[in-house]
Amino acid sequence: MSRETACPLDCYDACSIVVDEKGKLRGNKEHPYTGGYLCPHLNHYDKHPRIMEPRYKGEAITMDEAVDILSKKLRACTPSNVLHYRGSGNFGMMQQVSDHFFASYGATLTKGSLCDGAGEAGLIEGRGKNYALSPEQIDKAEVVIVWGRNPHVTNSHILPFLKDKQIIVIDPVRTRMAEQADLFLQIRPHGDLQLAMMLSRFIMIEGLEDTEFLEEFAEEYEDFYELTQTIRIKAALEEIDLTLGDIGNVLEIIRGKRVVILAGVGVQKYRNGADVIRAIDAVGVLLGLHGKKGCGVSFLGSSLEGIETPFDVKAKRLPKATVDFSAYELVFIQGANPLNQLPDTGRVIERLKSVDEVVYFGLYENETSQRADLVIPAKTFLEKSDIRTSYGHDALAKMPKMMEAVGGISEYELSARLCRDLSIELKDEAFYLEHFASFGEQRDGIVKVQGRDPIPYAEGFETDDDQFLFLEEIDLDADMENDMFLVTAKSPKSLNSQFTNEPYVHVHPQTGFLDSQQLRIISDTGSVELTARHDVRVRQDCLLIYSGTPGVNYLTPAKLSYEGENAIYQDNKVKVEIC
Ligand SMILES: Nc1nc2c(c(=O)[nH]1)N[C@H]1C(S)=C(S)[C@@H](COP(=O)(O)OP(=O)(O)OC[C@H]3O[C@@H](n4cnc5c(=O)[nH]c(N)nc54)[C@H](O)[C@@H]3O)O[C@H]1N2
Ligand SMILES: Nc1nc2c(c(=O)[nH]1)N[C@H]1C(S)=C(S)[C@@H](COP(=O)(O)OP(=O)(O)OC[C@H]3O[C@@H](n4cnc5c(=O)[nH]c(N)nc54)[C@H](O)[C@@H]3O)O[C@H]1N2
Ligand code: SF4
Ligand SMILES: [Mo]
Repeated sequence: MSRETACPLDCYDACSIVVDEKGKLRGNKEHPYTGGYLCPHLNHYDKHPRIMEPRYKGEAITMDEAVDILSKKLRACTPSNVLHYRGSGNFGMMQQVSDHFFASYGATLTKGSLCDGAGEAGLIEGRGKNYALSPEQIDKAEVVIVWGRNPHVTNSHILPFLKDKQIIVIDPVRTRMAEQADLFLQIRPHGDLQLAMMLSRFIMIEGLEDTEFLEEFAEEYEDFYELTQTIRIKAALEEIDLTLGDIGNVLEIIRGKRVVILAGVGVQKYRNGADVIRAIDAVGVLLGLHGKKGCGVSFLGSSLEGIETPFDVKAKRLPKATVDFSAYELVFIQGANPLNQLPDTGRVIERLKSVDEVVYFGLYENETSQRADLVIPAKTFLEKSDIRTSYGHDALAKMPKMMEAVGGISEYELSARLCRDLSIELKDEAFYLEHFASFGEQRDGIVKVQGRDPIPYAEGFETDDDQFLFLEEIDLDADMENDMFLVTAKSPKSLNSQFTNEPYVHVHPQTGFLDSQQLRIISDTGSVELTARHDVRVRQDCLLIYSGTPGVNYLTPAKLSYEGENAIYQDNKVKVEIC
């Protein structure tokens, strides 16, 4: 008998998985989004060696000993000297159970994001809430603008819903989607705010705006039009390396059509990331795309929208991207690899040095497990029970335990032990699983999060007066000159730092660097040596280094976006030297 679960990874698709009698994982054919196939990460899930034994200061120990050590250390510490740092290695909602323990204990937790926080802040400022479009709505579009998102790599289960549509891609990298697109704008990185402002301006000049919609839901549109006029068109086009013809071509394709804009994290890895997304959103608002069938602007949705969490205990929280580990005696790291994924790796290493006890709770060996004093192996998603939602669609998927564990401990089991030892109340696992499941309802043949509108914003925006709030000023502080741009996007072979990470920097052959040459990449923050890979997809003024590449974040700054407390992985320009 085969049974159903869902992929635990941090991915738009949250695939539905069927596990057969032999334990083989297959994409669920009956599921409208998964459509019977998985991606390489899950097809080869059991090929990646996991940590089997706990260890303390390099010595193998039993799980009981590991939990005892942790429990004893926590009892000896002042709670305010303990940091709980949880990443998104597993997207299940039960992963939050450790937040409950650590917050109740009095530790510091994190807030903000390494991912989509800037974009989300921008969307919320404009619309009040961030609802994404379901694949069914995207399917009803005639034109899809893929703006800073790489569906073949990061969101492959959306592809069937993009079939037979006119596609416009806006990306500094010639992605596979760009190859197939009707129009590809190979924009200079960080040029999107200017492009969105110019598109908005020409939408108004050409009379493509939806006046009826604007009068009702976005009455300040004329003020926004004035703001778009502050952009000097010739200079701006030159800066972002596009032409007036490119803008004309976009308008030609979208004129009178049902248009969906799919924005990804690529456009918002900058200090002003919130403004960038808000300007892109304004393009959709001027066209009257919100609240209509087959239309809209969709970013990464809020996966927990409409779901109350029972684990939300009040705690001191500090922004993740700039967290200072050195302020703590004990740092507990769960489902994360901060020594690879946090910005400014040099700073992270330095700050971790003075921490007495670094605890790593995860599945795989990585930079962080190597540095940890205490290593506690986790169970895989197949060996424990969880439940998840997604930022790419509205499904709510149960992830029941599929098999007995061959090693590790679950997040619930570990938290339950710690709660018991430190006299903190915790309910049964089943209580929490049922709590989360209670937010589901049967819709369109699957379980979805209840209360989410199939066509969001049909009744207006979620702001105080239902109006969309346009940007009122813009800060074009992007450094568009000198040196090269760092593009750090997702790899087809890894899920951030999980699975296969190769030490490559992708460069255009015409940069003059040779394939296989060792290059030193230098930024204001630090440097890293990587092997050059010729790649004609990349602009000549850019270097592409995938997320998860060893050492990539030596180059990125520990600074927050102006809004959304997000990391900013592409704000630093870089120089290259031959080693
Ligand atoms: N295979 C795989 N899938 C993944 C992940 C993974 O690591 N590997 N990670 C998952 C996670 S955590 C997330 S958040 C999602 C993110 O998935 P996506 O939203 O697709 O994010 P990225 O791949 O970071 O960037 C998307 C595109 O933005 C482009 N880009 C970079 N800078 C700019 C810019 O300034 N302007 C414009 N217009 N485009 C730009 C990049 O070239 C890239 O093609 O993917 C998830 N899925
Ligand atoms: N340069 C650069 N840096 C980036 C990005 C980028 O595009 N470029 N992307 C950013 C983004 S979008 C994100 S989301 C972050 C992601 O950064 P992190 O949240 O740190 O994610 P990963 O690197 O994937 O590390 C996940 C770890 O979780 C562990 N894990 C997996 N499953 C489980 C489980 O069930 N239980 C437990 N306890 N552990 C588990 C694995 O051991 C794995 O090593 O990185 C950010 N960093
Ligand atoms: S596409 Fe995403 S959700 Fe689907 S199996 Fe791969 S990583 Fe998991
Ligand atoms: Mo992410």
